[in-house]
Amino acid sequence: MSDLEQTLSIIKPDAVQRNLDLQIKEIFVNNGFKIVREKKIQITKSEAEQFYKVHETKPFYSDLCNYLSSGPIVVMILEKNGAVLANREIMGATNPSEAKEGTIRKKFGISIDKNSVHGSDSVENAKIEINFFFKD
Ligand code: IDP
Ligand code: MG
Repeated sequence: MSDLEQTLSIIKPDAVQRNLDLQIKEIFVNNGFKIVREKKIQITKSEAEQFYKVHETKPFYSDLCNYLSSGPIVVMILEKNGAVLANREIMGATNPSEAKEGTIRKKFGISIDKNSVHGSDSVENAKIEINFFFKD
């Protein structure tokens, strides 16, 4: 059995704007995640740049940071056994058109940039990302 882990999940502006946050949270809860902390916030472009620093050399970096700071988001700490991978699975592929049936991105994603959710990609990055939004 995998270890109890925490991961950072973000419901992105496209999903919050369409009032999908409750439905998305329900999917997490129904899949055995505990929502340990959550808050609805709007971040600045410079905070988004810090958060997405690993992507700073990518051609889409500026658009990505403009987008994440364009409206309210819901940030959550999700907890369950193997939470990091389990969250990546329930989110689905980055591009909603390639995401599997039943995943959040398949259900709600609009495009590769407006793909409704973010999830940490490793236990190490989950710790960094959780600390970024929940410092105490
Ligand atoms: P992930 O969110 O599935 O982990 P990453 O490769 O870490 O995907 O990319 C971070 C975010 O950047 C994606 O969720 C998506 O919104 C955006 N993104 C990734 N690749 C592209 C692209 O080729 N064009 C535009 N946006 C992209
Ligand atoms: Mg990523």
